Amino acid sequence: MSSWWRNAVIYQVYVRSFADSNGDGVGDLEGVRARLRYLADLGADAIWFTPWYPTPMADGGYDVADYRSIEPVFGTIEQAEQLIAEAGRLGLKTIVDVVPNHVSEAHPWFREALAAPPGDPARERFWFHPGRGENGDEMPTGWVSSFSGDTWTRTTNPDGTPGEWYLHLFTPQQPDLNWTNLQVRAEHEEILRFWLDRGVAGVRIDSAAMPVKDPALPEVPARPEPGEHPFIDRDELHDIYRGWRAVTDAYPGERILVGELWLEDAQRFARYLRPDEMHTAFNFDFMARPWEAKELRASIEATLAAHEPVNAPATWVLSNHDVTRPVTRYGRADSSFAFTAKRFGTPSDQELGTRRARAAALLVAALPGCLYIYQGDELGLPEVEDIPLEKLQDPMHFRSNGVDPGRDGCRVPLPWSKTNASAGFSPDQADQEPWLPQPAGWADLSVQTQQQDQGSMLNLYRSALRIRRNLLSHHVFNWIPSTEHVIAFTRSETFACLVNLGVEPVPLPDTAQVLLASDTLNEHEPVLPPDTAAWLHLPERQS
Ligand code: TEU
Repeated sequence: MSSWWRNAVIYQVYVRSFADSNGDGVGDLEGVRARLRYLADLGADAIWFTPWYPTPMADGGYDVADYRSIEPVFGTIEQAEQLIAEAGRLGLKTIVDVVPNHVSEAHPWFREALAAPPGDPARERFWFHPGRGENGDEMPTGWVSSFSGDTWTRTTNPDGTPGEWYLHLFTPQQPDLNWTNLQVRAEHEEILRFWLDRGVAGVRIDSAAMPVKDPALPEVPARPEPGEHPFIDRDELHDIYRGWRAVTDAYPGERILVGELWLEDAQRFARYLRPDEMHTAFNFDFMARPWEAKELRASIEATLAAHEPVNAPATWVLSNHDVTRPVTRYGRADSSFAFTAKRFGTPSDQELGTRRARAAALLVAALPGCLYIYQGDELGLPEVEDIPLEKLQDPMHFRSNGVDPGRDGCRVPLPWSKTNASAGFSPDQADQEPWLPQPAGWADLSVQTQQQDQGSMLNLYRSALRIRRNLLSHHVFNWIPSTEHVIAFTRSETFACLVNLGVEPVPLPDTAQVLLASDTLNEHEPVLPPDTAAWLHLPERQS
């Protein structure tokens, strides 16, 4: 039996920017509900919703104040239930985002902790600690945040004197939970049940390698041995996720755990993928590689090799709400990833980037395993790089003192039509403009425009996902020997994918029939132009 999640197409909805139903300039659940048909027609099997819980929005919703409710700007819990049910009727499963590493400073637990004196049990759910130095005015550790800046913030005692410090691996508005505390553990298992009871098919685990810390709070060694880092990939995590797996396994219908694991070491990564632990985890290696055949081939090879022994499906991710859009990234001379800070000042050739992003889409859609699509990539949206400073929202930008442009550029509200000033993101009579400004010409990339254009990115995605569903629901994969700049493999006796990453055209086998190509091919000359991918039907071998 083939489990649904082993070969699924999972579409990532960043709720705030997907579709606004009530005209306040912010996406919402009713907006998504009205577009479910679009996602079903695209060929998605499941929708992953980025956090939709009540939040002060200090980090785009990854600062959760209440894990059992819905952010009022997005909607209500009844609407979420209705959305899950309605999606299900269209054959779309729902995956929710759970954030175990930290809560919002507005979460009742943290409020309680701040109000409590040092040593109070309410503080034990977090990492409160006296400072170093004579007056305790030095941070307990020198750990560096992945958002730049400090990882500790000092509290003030009720009498106004400086108090203990608390740990936050991200922003100060996201205090880290202490996973040695049994209440923390029990609470999260209850949160999982809360959403599983409402019919969700899976959970994306945010920052999944980070929740456990070494209680001795040592400094980070220069070159930590595997398992030795004080807050990444600690062995105790496995027991936690085994507990989670026991929770999901108690429900019918294969509810899955998807880990957001940023681990470079493929073997360490694979340790989380077990029959009693996570079902899958995001493979970010592929998107971290430049547009070079050698690099991408190596990534595919390493990914498949790491997943095979643990019998877990690989996942393929071209982008998400944290990284530079593929169209922009692949249009740069240095197309290697992806973190926004690196992109500063490097120009991008959007036409080239679009060609490559189209080819990349056919490449990842042809690989065995799960495919993740970040909203708007199916429209070929570029990174928006000229958002006025006063409109920027991402804490990553501000915490780097403006050195990092932040992640707003990939979070600009989607264009749906040409009909109004917000490119159909908000209704015609909207009170507010979209929360991030859309650039000029955004409506030309809208769903409505692309639906009418046979050659659009949207129609390429639709065709690819349709063919994938019919032909690629198994895990056969074989490389075809090829030249240096070509990636070529088969997925059956009769299906092949060829991608030309070089600068010269390459010949196509003349017996092959082109099922789909990322660009228009010349009928009379069977070649694959540079930066183009083709899916081929091969003639049956004569035995
Ligand atoms: O991201 C996890 C993470 O490690 C990020 O720091 C990542 O390295 C960075 O965003 C890359 O640009 C997750 C979420 O996807 C992200 O949106 C949140 O901000 C973060 O967790 C904190 O919850």
